[in-house]
Amino acid sequence: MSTPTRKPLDRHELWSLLSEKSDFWTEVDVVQVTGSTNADLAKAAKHGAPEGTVLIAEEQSSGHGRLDRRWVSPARAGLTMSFVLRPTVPREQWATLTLLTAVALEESLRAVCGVNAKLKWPNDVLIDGRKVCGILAQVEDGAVIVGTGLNVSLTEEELPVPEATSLALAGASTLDRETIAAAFLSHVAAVYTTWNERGPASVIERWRRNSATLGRHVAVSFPNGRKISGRAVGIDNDGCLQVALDDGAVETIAAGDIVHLRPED
Ligand code: BT5
Repeated sequence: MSTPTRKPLDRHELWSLLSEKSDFWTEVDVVQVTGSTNADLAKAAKHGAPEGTVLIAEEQSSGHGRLDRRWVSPARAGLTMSFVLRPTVPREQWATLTLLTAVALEESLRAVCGVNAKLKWPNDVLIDGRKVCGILAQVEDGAVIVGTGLNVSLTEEELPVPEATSLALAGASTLDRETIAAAFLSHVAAVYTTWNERGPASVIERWRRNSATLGRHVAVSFPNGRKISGRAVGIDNDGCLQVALDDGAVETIAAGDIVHLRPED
């Protein structure tokens, strides 16, 4: 497949689409290139950047995932963005913001692009089992910076890893980045406002309904190198995954990487 022509993101169009739907966002900046939008907003949050600040980069030179992994995407081929939230709920609940973002993205993609995505614990959005978006939430001085890398028009040859996909490859009904970003940001704002007022229960329920992980056999790798495997049987209201081990014990996992071992059974 030849490389598609990619028009630059039109900030004014995005802002006008977004303002029709939501008054939550305070500022949306688009830059041509930066190291990492998460790193930029982490710095800005330290200096008091308000809730609702959004930064979108057409290209990142050192985009990152969790545990120093890389996030790689060609210029203008995706939506590479971060935003600042300043939640007022107890800090123990902040971990569920990753799940909230995944839920909001899945629901927006279904509505706007007509694709069925599924959620892989803790931070991936998948289409047909392949990763279309990764989410990275980090806490910085009382704020949470949430970053999303969404693959929009990447061709098969451009995918950085074979387990990736893009909205184009999944046959999305639109690849218009202004439309997708405005729908996603306005929906995140609505879901977040309810979450901040009433807690994470409704987000967790929506995550459960669209989960690719629950019911599956999974291999779990912990940040300290420990590994277990078992069946993902539930998710609690703190966003922790519950895995039933072969001996019947259920382990509750707050952080780790999982691999789906075989199809739902
Ligand atoms: C993530 O980490 O999936 C979180 C990615 C967050 C990226 C956004 S972009 C805007 C903001 N600014 C940043 O610097 N970061 C955020 P993790 O679960 O650790 O997954 C990382 C792994 O995903 C890599 O090791 C690759 O295997 C894979 N990967 C890298 N680029 C990808 C892509 N474009 N599509 C799908 N998979 C990718």
